[in-house]
Amino acid sequence: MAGRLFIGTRRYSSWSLRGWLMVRLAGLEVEEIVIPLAGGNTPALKTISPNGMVPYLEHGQARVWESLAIAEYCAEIQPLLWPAERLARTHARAISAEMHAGFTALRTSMQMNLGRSAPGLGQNAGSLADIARIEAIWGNTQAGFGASGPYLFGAGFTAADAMFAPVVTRMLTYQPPLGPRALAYCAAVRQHPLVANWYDLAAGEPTAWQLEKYENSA
Ligand SMILES: N[C@@H](CCC(=O)N[C@@H](CS)C(=O)NCC(=O)O)C(=O)O
Repeated sequence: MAGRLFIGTRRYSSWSLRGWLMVRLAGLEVEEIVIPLAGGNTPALKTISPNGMVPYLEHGQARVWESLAIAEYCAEIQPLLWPAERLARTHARAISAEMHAGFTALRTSMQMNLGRSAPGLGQNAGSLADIARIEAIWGNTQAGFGASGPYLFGAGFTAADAMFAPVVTRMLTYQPPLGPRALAYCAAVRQHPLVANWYDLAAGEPTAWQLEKYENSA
């Protein structure tokens, strides 16, 4: 089935990374169209997706915006995107929804930038509280459902891991204090072939797409 996936600048677009991971995990054969982001209100997006944002998936007759809706669409095609066991699957949906809805302080203080190394930057009461909650989510999930590791629900990289993958990139860029278990999880996600592929593609983007406000924010 033919389709198109619209995404933003890979270096910066955390939601695009989530949508792209879902689509790739489900094995959809779609043309990928990268729109250079303007840092908000990108004019080109206004005429592309219903909400003026990426990611946006067209697949056959389906039109899907919002990363969590893309996750559910992809999981209907590849059910392994969610854990097979009902309680684990419920937990995966709950933590994915929490990620989708929250962690604003972290997202604004530590913006995704795959080409930047800025240890210590962005730490404030709000971002550190978000990080503490995220570390608790990761720890509780792995303790309850992920004994076979290295991902949240064990050996398989699920939609929940995809939802948290951009958070992992922030941990790697800004290096806030984290315990050994969270650090191991971050390393595992970074090494996943799809995440590694996204980093490589981001590194190949034109430097003209880089935005001052994301490169040099203090
Ligand atoms: N709730 C949306 C958020 C999508 C979103 O905020 N995408 C950003 C890029 S990461 C965007 O398109 N921003 C518009 C712009 O930069 O012009 C989702 O889950 O997909």
